Amino acid sequence: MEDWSDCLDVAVQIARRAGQVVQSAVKQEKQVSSKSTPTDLVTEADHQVEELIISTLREKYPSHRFIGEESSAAGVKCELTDAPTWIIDPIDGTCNFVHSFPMVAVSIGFAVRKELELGVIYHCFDGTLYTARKGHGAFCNGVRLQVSKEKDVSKALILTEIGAKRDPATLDIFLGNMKKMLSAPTHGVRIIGSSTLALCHIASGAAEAYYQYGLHCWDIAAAAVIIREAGGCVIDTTGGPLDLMSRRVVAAGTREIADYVVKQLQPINYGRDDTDPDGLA
Ligand code: 2AM
Ligand code: CA
Ligand code: CA
Ligand code: CA
Repeated sequence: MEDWSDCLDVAVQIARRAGQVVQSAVKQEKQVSSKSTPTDLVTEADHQVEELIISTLREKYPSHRFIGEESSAAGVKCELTDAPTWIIDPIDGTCNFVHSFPMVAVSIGFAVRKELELGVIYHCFDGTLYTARKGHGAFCNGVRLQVSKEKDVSKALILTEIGAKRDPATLDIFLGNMKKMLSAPTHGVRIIGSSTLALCHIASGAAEAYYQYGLHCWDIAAAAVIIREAGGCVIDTTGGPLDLMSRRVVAAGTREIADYVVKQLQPINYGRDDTDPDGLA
């Protein structure tokens, strides 16, 4: 039985290298364009970093498959099969990157037989490295991570994100969900602009719960391993098991808080990653 520890070492090396490329690109002039909507930004650096990560991994593991945000946007099929598959977000927090707002990460996940095995997330501004291998714990710069054990939602800090879909109906549901979280009352709600780093904060116990509609498999793959290995739960917004391609997630330190969030949420409907990865349906 393969333990994939060599793949973890390789992913760490590549994430650091990619993160350093992002870090130096922050200081340079950026070529910004938009994809599906005017707020769905992409830069030259997103493309360059994804190309760097995928070409390096492909050279090492020619039989493996790859899913990446920018390749999917360019029409490469976003398909998770039983084959060993790397799931890559080259720059998570592109809008933050454009503004030099210091919440930007490189995220590399790895699945085999559709099971998530590895997660590596590198914070490009401060160099923090989050890693996990299924069955072997989650770590932040080598120190073991543990989620919050809080079960009482009135003592919870909640994280979420709003994506590129900003039509009035979507915003109404988004704000309604936020109002429910604030009036629970929880300690507060935060939006930091990077799904992967927000999820790392669940893994480290800095916040109790995270929910999001519209995110993609590359936003969640690496982080899901890290949270689970830190003792937390990552589920669907309906309360069922996580479906990587469903574009929705609830993550929490405890099942009690996850269940509370699940009960409050009104869904926002998006197309699936495996049929409509860039869609805003
Ligand atoms: P990105 O920067 O890799 O695009 C805030 O925008 C966070 O949500 C980022 O992590 C961003 O990832 C992610 N995100 C991207 N598209 C989204 C969408 N359509 N809906 C929700 N979140 C999205
Ligand atoms: Ca994007
Ligand atoms: Ca992302
Ligand atoms: Ca991205």
